[in-house]
Amino acid sequence: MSSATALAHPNIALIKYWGKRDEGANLPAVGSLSVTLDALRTRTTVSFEADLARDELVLNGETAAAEQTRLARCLDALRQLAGSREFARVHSDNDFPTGAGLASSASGYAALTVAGAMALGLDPADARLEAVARIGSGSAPRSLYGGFVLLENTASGTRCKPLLAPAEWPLNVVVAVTTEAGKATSSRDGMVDSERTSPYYAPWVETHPADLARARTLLAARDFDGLADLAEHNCLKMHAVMLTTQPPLLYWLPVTLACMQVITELRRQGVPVFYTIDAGPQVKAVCLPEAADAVAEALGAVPGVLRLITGQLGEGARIVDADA
Ligand code: 2P0
Repeated sequence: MSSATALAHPNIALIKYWGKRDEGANLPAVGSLSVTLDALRTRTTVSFEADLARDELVLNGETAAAEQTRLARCLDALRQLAGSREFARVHSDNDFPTGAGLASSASGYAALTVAGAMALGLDPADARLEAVARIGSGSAPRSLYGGFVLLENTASGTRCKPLLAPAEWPLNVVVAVTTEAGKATSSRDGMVDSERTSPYYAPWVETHPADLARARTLLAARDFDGLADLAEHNCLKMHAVMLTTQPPLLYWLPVTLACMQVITELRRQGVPVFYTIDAGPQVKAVCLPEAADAVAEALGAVPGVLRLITGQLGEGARIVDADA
């Protein structure tokens, strides 16, 4: 038996991924730019065992049959790289709500990929692992790296570029948790529906490269106000596509909108903060460190906010234990 344990953090995109150019290979239609969060964590142990008849996953203490196909495809890709035929037992735990718009699939598949690679004797820093993680989740390759991470489309696949380490532009993120429940429509299904049915899907894809290019310029200049305007605009464009999908993807709750309005008012008063929202009702407020207390106080007072998770930018996925 050979086994390894990895930690990974979720990431949130400031310039979002929504839509696929190849569903089978899980290739995104657009690039994306994310920040890795240190306050949320997935811990995953992968053990390859000669006597297993199939891969097995226990997620947050329960057998997760729904993930079986994606899990096995990811592990197949690792086995192919390593020339192995053994199946794996996987134990994965999140210290935050799973499948609720907090990017648990990104941290989950990043941790699985790194732990599985290490257990099979592969280099956990091998760039080929990006493609393995992407099989599990299109946003997972970004969680292999820390700080600000660009995911670019290439001719045949995707490639990640870490742009800034956490210390190079220290930002804080305050997550307003508005529900602990999982979402009704997965991102994977929702994206495919959007491409088929939203009249705003084509303009979303067409205008996306300009947003990504501008974000890189703003990042290089550490232009917080510029990034705030752009990230909110890109987020709202994605939600416009979601809302106009048939059937509609309305991921927001009333409390989501209340948080957005509170953040908009804070920024109008000069507090350096902006919001971003993914495929779920949670609100992520990104701010300069000096604003974190004021942002937490304001969001904590919004009726319907269950709790806040406050943190900084985090590191990439990493091995914490190995027994090969
Ligand atoms: C993102 N999201 O860029 C966007 C914004 C959600 C909204 O990437 O189908 O779980 O497994 O590749 O990565 C969530 O989608 O989707 C996501 P699949 P994934 O963070």
